Amino acid sequence: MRPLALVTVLALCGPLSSARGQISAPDDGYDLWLRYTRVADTARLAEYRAAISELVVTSGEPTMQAARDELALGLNGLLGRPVPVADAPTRDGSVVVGTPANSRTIEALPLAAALREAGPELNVVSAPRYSLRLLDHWDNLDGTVERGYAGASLWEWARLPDSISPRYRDYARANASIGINGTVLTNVNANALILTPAYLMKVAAIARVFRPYGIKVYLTARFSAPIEIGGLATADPLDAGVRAWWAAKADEIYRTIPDFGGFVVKANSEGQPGPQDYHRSHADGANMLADALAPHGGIVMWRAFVYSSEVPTDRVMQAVDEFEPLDARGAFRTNVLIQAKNGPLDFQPREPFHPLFGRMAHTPLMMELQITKEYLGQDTHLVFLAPLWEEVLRADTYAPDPRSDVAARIRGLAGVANVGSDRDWCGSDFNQANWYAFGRLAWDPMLPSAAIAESWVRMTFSNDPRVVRPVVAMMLASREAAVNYMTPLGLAHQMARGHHYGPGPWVAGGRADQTSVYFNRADSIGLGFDRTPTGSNAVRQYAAPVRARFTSRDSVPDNLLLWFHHVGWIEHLRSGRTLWEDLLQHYQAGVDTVRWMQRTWDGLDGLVDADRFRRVQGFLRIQEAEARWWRDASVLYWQSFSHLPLPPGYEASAHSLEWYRQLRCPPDPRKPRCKPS
Ligand code: GCV
Repeated sequence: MRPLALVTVLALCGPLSSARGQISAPDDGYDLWLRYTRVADTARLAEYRAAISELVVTSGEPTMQAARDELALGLNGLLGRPVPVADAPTRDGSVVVGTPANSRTIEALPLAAALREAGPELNVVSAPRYSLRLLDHWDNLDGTVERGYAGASLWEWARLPDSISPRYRDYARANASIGINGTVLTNVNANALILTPAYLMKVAAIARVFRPYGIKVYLTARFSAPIEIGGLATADPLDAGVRAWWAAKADEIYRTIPDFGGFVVKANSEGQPGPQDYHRSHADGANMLADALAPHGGIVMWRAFVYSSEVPTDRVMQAVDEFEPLDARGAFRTNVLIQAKNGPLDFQPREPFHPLFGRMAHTPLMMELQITKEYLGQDTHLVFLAPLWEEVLRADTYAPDPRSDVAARIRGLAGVANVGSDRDWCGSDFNQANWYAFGRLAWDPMLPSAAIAESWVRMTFSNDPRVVRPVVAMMLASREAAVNYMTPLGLAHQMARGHHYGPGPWVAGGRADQTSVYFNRADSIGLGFDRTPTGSNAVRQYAAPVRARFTSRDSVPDNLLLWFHHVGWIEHLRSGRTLWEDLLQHYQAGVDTVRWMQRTWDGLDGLVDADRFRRVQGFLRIQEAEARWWRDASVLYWQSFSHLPLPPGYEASAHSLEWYRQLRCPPDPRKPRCKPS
């Protein structure tokens, strides 16, 4: 008898599920990629049934029990018949789950030799690249979600700790299946109440559900909490009373949640309190919290997303200016990580990599990605984000290290979650792919986007190549399409004020460094932000080879041209076309790609279940109309500076610029972006 040993629950959704049927089964989205429908390929089904006869999980450890439950659910579904659960292997085809430490059967196996024998074909040995693979929820205690487009918060604070939603477990299952091992439950725009005893009991209840799945909970710490809930007169990080308050708070948290992960902090940014309120540094603030958590093994993830309109420097330079000097003098405790967004601005469709990734010599770094697509069409637009993330993970910082790509310079990934109370979790079928992709990349940052897309499509839709190939192609083209119709050639932050959904290149007034005109610098001469030495000189924050590449008009990539250069409307680009002609072409290409996605999807009629087919079709209709909205509003606005004509045959806008300026975001009472007035 040769039992098959499974030593990790993560193996669950791999090869078995890849042998699913050819027509996708109806699906309301709840099961995500964990859809255990019966294998439709009859030869493959017979092969699997013959190979798997029973399930043996002897350990009573909660994690092993969770693995057993998931395997039972998965195998029963995939094989279309119950797989008996036994206490010990009784026959060929036993699936034995455990580790040498908790299963006699596995301990007795000559595993090392067997694995050696299995040779290089073995495809199941996998270790995560990062130890921190976290979802950051921007969930508020009142149930709303900042930049959330999938309903209310999953966390039912009013009902906790007594009532436990079954969704907590299903959320943990989904995360565990892709290797996510931490959840920050609360918004970085933090509420101190989460640190009160009543709320900590609720957090503990969630942590209990997550624990068997290897998921730790983390919280955001509001810097002014000692004043707001502690009754102190100050939150000065060097004040002895404040330090004692945080130390006692950490002790209390760990008494309630023994495996608590730590804090995420947004300080002195966008109105959040922080150490600079007391003329202290970010290091003073982070270290105070780090000292409180250190005795318990907790960490502080201190965000580098800091900028101030009172600082005259280009907004995208302020994080390096702030954190590099502190790093240079080794100012941070060892349990502090600096968490920077992928780019120096704010989760745009395309940005260069954050220069901080090449600059910090001593302090460990986390990278924060945004799964929720605040600036990328939110719930309705189909935009697969893995290519965006792949681009930044592979970017070379030229830091003086043996490996200097961004992936090698960070210790973990945090993804701003796109999960909410909607039945399908993410607000759309394709947004689920971004949650999935985030987990896969946090586990293995070198995974190609195409491989991630393919495995997701196979697990979510179908194995039929007539479905897999076109859907993967749509996903892979989708990010560049969004870049083209929203912010081509390196433009950024051209979204409407506040909700960031539709176009607003004209947005001016109010806080300058949050306006479109600050970033586009459109004038009668041309377009784009000069960040070379003749402008803000943001290029100086990159290592010499990167700096040289971005500074020179000969080498700057076209897709970052206007991020780094102010270019004349009739200047010629490398394409041979003028900036004006190239811009027009990119906007049109964005619209055309969405139309191609529509045609491609329409071709799947009859191959994808009718409900999902229609849902996606409807959202693609919205995306096509909104891609035109983006193109026309933007082109008309740029034209008011360039005074150049549209070439013959260019799709003319149906409306005037004024009409677009007055146009409001489509109201949707369920979405935070635009409420009907
Ligand atoms: C949580 C952007 C978003 C804010 C968000 C902020 C941040 O500015 O628009 O909603 O606040 O980033 O990352 O802190």
